[in-house]
Amino acid sequence: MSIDFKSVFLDRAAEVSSALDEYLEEKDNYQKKIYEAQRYSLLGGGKRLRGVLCLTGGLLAGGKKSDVMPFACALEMIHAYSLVHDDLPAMDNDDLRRGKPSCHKKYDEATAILAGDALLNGAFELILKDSRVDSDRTLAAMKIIALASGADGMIGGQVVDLEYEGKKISKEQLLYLHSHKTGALISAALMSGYTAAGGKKENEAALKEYAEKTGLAFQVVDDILDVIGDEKTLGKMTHSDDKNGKNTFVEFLGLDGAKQYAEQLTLQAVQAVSPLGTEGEFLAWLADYLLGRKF
Ligand code: GRG
Repeated sequence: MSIDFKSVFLDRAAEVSSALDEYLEEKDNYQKKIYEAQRYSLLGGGKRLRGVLCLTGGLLAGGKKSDVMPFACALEMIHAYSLVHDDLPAMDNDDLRRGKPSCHKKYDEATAILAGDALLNGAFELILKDSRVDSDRTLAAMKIIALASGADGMIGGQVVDLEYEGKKISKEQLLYLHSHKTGALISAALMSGYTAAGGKKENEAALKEYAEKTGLAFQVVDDILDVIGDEKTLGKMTHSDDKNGKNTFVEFLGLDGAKQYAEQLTLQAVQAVSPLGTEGEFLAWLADYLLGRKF
């Protein structure tokens, strides 16, 4: 009997959402606004892709979902912070996120900056407070997440993205930009879950290959959706790349070229994980699902 992987994905995503709701409580204190703004941006929207990848990494390593849930939630908090800051007028200046006004539109810029900061810090607080795996594994997984989020990871990609707005870049620079801005955290999601649950070294290369190719394909699809996607379905503004003079795969390869490139990357991702049993099959399904996504 074939497995309904879509339900598996949605169930795992819902588990991450409900854990996030529990971890980041509402507070009734002097600084309650910052908890409200964090909850606004973190809950009630988002595919939970990074959280699901982290849980899947844990399962692939032979662990339980509950063992790696703090890491999965931390990744979603870092991702949410990056979106809050990315939407600010100083960066991409987007008014809509996950179908709602962006954090700085709902509150104000100072609150959005602080909410993003609090989400980033909170991610590491959460791991330090709640990790259920031993300290060696906790540190190893934390290191993966910290490096992927920092100046040589996601922030590095964002810097290149902003610096080259409206300027021509090479294909090499484009790949650097996107593999860091988007790919690094996606890869860290899978690898941190795998590491936290004590995964064997022998599967790491295949998982890294999968994560790298899927992360890039995800960005290529994001570029395509910015051009041909529907604002309501996406829950964010379209044609924002063009407006901001962004370097995108669509601009480099054309719409058809970008679609072919995303298909090619997805195929490579699928091939990398096909020998890895049922969770490998789930990852292969997920890569295909992300290729066909409309949101
Ligand atoms: C501000 C340090 C800093 C970094 C920002 C992630 C990012 C870097 C910017 C977001 C800009 C963007 C639209 C990137 C394209 C890929 C991407 C990360 C899309 C959003 O991720 P989804 O589709 O979002 O997984 P949901 O809402 O489903 O969680």
